[in-house]
Amino acid sequence: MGNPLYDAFFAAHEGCKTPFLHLADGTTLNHADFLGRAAQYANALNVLGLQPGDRVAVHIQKSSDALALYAGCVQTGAVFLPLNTAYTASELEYFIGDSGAALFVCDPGDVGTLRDITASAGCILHTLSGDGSGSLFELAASQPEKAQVATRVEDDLAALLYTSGTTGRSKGAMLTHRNLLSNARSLLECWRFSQNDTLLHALPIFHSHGLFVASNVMLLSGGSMIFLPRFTVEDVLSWLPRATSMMGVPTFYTRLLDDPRFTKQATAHMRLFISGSAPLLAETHERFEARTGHRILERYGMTETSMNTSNPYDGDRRAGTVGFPLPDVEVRVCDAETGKELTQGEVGVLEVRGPNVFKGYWRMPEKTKEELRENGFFITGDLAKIDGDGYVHIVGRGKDLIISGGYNIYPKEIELFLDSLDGVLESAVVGAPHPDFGESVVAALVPEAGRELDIPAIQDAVRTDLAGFKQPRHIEVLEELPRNAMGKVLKNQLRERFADVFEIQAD
Ligand code: MCA
Ligand code: AMP
Repeated sequence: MGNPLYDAFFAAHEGCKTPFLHLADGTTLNHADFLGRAAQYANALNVLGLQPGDRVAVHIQKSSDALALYAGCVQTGAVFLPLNTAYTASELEYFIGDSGAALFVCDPGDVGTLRDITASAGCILHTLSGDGSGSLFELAASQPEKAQVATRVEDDLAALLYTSGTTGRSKGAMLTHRNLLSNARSLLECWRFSQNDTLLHALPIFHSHGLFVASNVMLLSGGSMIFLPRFTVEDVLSWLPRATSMMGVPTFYTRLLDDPRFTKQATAHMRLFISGSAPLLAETHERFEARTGHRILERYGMTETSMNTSNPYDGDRRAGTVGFPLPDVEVRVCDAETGKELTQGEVGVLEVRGPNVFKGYWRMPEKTKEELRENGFFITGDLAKIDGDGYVHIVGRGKDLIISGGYNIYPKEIELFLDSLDGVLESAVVGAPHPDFGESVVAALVPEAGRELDIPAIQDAVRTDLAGFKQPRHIEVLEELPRNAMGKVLKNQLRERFADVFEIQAD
């Protein structure tokens, strides 16, 4: 009997009156009160008839209640399925259908758009707003602050996180109690989090970074979080004096460095700054140290695996590397064609194995087989090498992927959408260097013979159907796409052609 995640993250803090969440409105929720709130959500899920293993899809603003709903799912054995708040109705329709979610929770303002979609999928619809209102909030508020804890084993699913793919179809990564708990334990140990820590949390909680790397580690540590609804330089600077540590994507750190108030003095009390989700430029690493005296600790992970490697807490945090494998995580570099392990220093595809590696893709056994070897190694699709000192370097991507401000964008998904628009014969989407987001999206469009493309109409269609971060920020019409003799689009040529578009446009 037991529930691995509930026991480690929640039961461990029963009756504990120490602070857990410092909220933007200046109030603080202690651990015991948060547990009470979580139990109310667990009871609400039971009232709605949810069973262990049922998926609870959420498309809601970040708030203490959103986190309590996650905790309530863990308590009842429901599978938590968070969705990027930027997703449009047509994007959400896919996730609702594919996951077979039993309950969909959205912002009260989105009910009009989502009612039909959820109804035709046979999914219950409830609402929860970022400021504490909505039908699920009300249902939970009427429930007792104690709830049964569903028995779960380590191999049971705790969360389903969708991640896009090279085919353009998103895949649900099935994450178990073992996956999440083992990773939180490793990170806590490697990064020395304790109940004395206050983490400045400005990340979204619909991705692995903000939910599992940040929130799970703090739930395990018994420390507290400054839980900001979103990242702004102003809020981070004003809360920084109360924090001991911060996690972020590189864009957080470049934006902070652009503000002269972010100084050695402002950060002198900080214990740790961690970066991930996208490559941190060596230049940012160096500027950060020169300005603050702190060396950012860079780590590397994926939705399917949570975290795999980290630079050391003690010892050299090397710019341009993602450090060493975490405890119990094995990494190897293999030849992309043969799958044969390469020798030290050679560049190949990084594969990882360990208790952190997911169980497979939801209802996609073929995809799972392609990427998860029978011996347990997961093929990340990242190109890497391991140097003589054992540091892992991510040197590129074997997969066609753009990372913009820490969000992953698979060009295929956008190309399929653009190809379907009136007058478009074909399209190619690439990432171009962007001063704020690291990379951003560029689309090359080829019109059908004799047609002229209506770019404003295309931009309107893009805005209606694609989440903001996926929308091309630069569109160019070409007579034809560059191709090799085999007919394959030469994306490298397009990347070269568009290399400067955002540098020039940046103001
Ligand atoms: C917002 N916009 C973006 C992005 N974010 N465009 C490109 N890339 C982005 N990342 C667009 C919006 O659509 C909008 O466009 C305009 O920018 C302003 O929106 P706003 O919400 O105000 O943006 P922001 O506050 O400036 O957001 C930038 C951000 C945010 C703070 C960097 O994107 C962010 O919090 N990123 C973190 C992502 C993250 O948590 N990734 C972890 C994935 P318009 O004006 O046209 O409407 S997990 C992962 O990768 C693995 C496991 C790992 O290793 O961690
Ligand atoms: P996601 O699928 O959203 O979980 O994103 C995972 C991908 O982000 C990885 O496969 C890498 O390509 C990239 N990534 C995450 N952390 C880093 C890092 N520190 N350096 C380079 N790439 C990273």
